[in-house]
Amino acid sequence: MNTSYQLFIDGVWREGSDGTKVPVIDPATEEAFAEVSWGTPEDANLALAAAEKAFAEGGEWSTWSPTRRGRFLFAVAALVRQNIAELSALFSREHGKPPHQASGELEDAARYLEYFGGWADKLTGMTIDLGRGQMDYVLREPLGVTVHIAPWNYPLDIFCRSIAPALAAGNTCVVKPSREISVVTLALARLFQEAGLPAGVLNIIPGSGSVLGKVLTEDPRVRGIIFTGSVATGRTVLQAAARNITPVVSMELGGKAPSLVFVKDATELDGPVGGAVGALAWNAGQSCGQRARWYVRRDLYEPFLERLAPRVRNLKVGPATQPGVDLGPLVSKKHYDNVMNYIRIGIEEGARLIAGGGRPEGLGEKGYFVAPTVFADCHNGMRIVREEIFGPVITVIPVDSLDEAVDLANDNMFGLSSEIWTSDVTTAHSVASRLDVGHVTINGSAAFGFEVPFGGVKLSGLGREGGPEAILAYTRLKNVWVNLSRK
Ligand code: TXE
Repeated sequence: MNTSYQLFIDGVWREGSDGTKVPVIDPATEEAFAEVSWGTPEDANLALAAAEKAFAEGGEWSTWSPTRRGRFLFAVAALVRQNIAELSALFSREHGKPPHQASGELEDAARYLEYFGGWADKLTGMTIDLGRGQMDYVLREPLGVTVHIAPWNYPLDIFCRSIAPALAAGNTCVVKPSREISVVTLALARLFQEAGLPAGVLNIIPGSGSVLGKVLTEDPRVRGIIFTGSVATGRTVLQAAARNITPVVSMELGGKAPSLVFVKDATELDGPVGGAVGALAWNAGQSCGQRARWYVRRDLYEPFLERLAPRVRNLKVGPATQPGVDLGPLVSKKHYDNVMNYIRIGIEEGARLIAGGGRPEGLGEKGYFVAPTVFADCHNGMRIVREEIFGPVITVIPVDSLDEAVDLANDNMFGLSSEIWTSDVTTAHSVASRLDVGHVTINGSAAFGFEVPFGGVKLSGLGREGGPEAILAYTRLKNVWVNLSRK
């Protein structure tokens, strides 16, 4: 065990109040390479008190102009880029992501800081004409103390996409990273300190989700909750928020994205096949927007599978330290067991295995590696089609018409992301309007970013992150009426 990471509360690095430390496991070797202090309810209370004090009028943070807050976020983004090699090595070790994906996520984190840094001095209120003798104006104010509960799949991207708008708008933050991935978040927080953030504005406490989550989401000092995670925990967080009617700024709860393949003929299958390969390889499929259900027009169905199978078998699975790895291990033993269980379910449900189906060969018994797996001949009644697997597993389903594909795509509890492959412009836009989701891509999967609103409908959650609407959600409106006729 060579490195020990601590909590970051009120500008100070410290042990948890009861001294508990937990090992940080490398998912490729299953060995501990560091340890991290575990926060207690007492620590959570300290963090909330620090954030409240930092937000209060008269504190240093309240003297920072919006321009200064924006410049600060740009300065942190620059530090992220300066330290990208070191951070991405740590990130790969803790998470298992291959280096190009780890550094790509750090670049995304930097872009969120810049995008919302640019917004800091562009937030405005308004005046409303109520007639002579009176004046009415609307102030746009920060919410106050915001609590950010982050997941493990894109921990840095999701960390920055919510704390950047929160800080840009003048809020203070208490962040609880996921129990699986926390040390890279703490390493990133050092850069905020290095750039000169006042004490208490950003506090980070790793620890048990159920223990800390309860304290953080039920506390009346909290004026905004940002959550990304499972539907079950999302429900618990909403119930906790109900206690003090705390605004839930956004809640992203996963997905089961459909991809509709309606290209002209088999000569146009390169794009969708590449998209399906990416759905398996990128982040080892541990993405809420993963294209997990492929509805392929029947005449394209076998050609699609024939082209897909060899490309999937060619994907290189291994530890992030090996050059040329396309997908690393899954994040934890618990998640590995869960994904392996879904693969068993798929086989029992009678789906046809086209590639993968278990542990990849040649990697021994250590490490949470799963071979990229494609199930064909699936239907919407199967659990592997209905439920979020969140791993390198996709399902393929033949369809006879566009109407059938749209109906089947919408027949799911989630409604986050989706896509359509077609060269017919009318088909593309009419399908986009009929899909019951928050996000559609046409002829490509990767197109969403910092500048656009991202979020879901149905059980995928509420609110949007990214884009101008996101930062507005980190503010509240105060209306002021003035009597101008009073002598
Ligand atoms: O989620 P949890 P897990 C989905 C994905 C995955 C499944 C389970 O399908 O396989 O959820 O993942 C904190 N009050 N997604 O177990 O438990 C927890 O510590 C407040 C999709 O990681 O929901 C962590 O920080 N917080 C998703 C965060 O909630 C609590 C990304 C998420 O953990 C809490 C992640 C409580 N009572 C998982 N209990 C996406 N939208 O992409 C736990 N937490």
